[in-house]
Amino acid sequence: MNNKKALIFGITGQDGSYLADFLLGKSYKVVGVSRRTSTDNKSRIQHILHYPNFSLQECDITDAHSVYWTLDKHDDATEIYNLAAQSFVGTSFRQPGLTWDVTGKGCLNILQSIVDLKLNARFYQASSSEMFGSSYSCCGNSKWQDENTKFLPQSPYAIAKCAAHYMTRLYREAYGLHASAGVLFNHESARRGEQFVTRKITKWIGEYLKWKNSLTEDFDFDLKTSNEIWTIRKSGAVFGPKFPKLRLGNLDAYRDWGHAADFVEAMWMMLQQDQPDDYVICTGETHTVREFLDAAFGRVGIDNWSDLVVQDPEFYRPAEVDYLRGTYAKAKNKFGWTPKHSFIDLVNCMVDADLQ
Ligand code: NAP
Ligand code: G4F
Repeated sequence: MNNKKALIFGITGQDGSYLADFLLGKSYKVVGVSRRTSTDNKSRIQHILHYPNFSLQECDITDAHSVYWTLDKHDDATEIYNLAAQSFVGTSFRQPGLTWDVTGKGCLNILQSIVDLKLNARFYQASSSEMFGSSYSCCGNSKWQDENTKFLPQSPYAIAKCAAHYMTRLYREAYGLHASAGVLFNHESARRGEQFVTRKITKWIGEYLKWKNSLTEDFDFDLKTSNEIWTIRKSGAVFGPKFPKLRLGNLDAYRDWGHAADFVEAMWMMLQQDQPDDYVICTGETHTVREFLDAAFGRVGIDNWSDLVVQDPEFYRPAEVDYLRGTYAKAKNKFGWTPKHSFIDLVNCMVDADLQ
């Protein structure tokens, strides 16, 4: 019988749902903290809502009172995970103030409540490789980011994450909190939000193939128009049903993509260490968005996707992070963490899930 109790801010998100699965599997009591929304946002945690060890607590992380009351009510929590954020970089350029309040100040609200309530709980902050921005360490032709690489954030999201990251370090040093930050590189899954590039691609592939397979008549495909995939009836030159092309932005950015299920285990491992610290969590491999497209379309037997994809200025960002590739040596040496899923495993499982 485990008497550990975890509070997860951001329970309805991708990572919150995987972390809850993981901790429930270790017999933790889990309290999922979620904000009030006018429509249901619990699809990722539907399968655990009825578990006896799982409960939900309403709280908005931007409201310091709400955070304080939540922590006071659950003052027996042994671990607190802050995964709540406005986590979409593109939106942070259009809603920088909101991003600051949620992604930056939200973390401060939790840390200050832990101090005010004199809680003993261990704290995890979801920091991000976006904080590195356009900065990397290098040696010869090799480029990477690790715990010693400086931050040069390129978005309001990344700047808010830097503030929360530094706040976590400060509260650890100033108040002696057991507060750790995981600097996580991109991690994805079938539960990934549909705006992020990986899921946007795999979801489109699933819908496109469903549409194609639903065509009952005999069609020729004419892929030459710029925005849509048109069908032409073989019986004559009459246009049939059409399907919108996949619209993307910059295809040349490099990302170090891992699987969310591996990464939540690293969050937990950080909090099991005697001393709090900050760790980079990643796969050590980097791929361009183009390579993700190759692998995802390759999974369904499409070798040439160029006629199916349109590059649209709408999806470019005012500032871009061109290159991310991490090194997880510190986490591996300290507590033996390594990623279990390869890049190709990740792509295949996302495509397969969206084909369902
Ligand atoms: P996600 O799917 O976008 O989930 C974010 C969560 O934050 C959702 O549960 C969301 O609730 C919640 N939230 C947003 N605003 C809130 C507010 N005002 N009050 C309370 N909760 C609020 O993100 P994720 O991919 O799981 O990532 C988890 C964390 O890791 C985030 O902090 C993200 O920035 C960080 N991170 C992610 C990655 C990655 O590649 N996934 C990499 C590095 C760091 P709703 O469902 O109500 O919107
Ligand atoms: O999937 P993305 O939106 O993820 P991004 O910006 O790297 O941020 C994610 O990872 C961070 C960790 O490094 C997290 F902190 C953050 O919360 C989030 O989870 O974009 C990946 C790349 C970018 O270079 C973007 O410009 O894909 C490029 N891209 C090209 N076309 C696109 C698109 N991104 C999106 N979302 N949509 C497009 O159409």
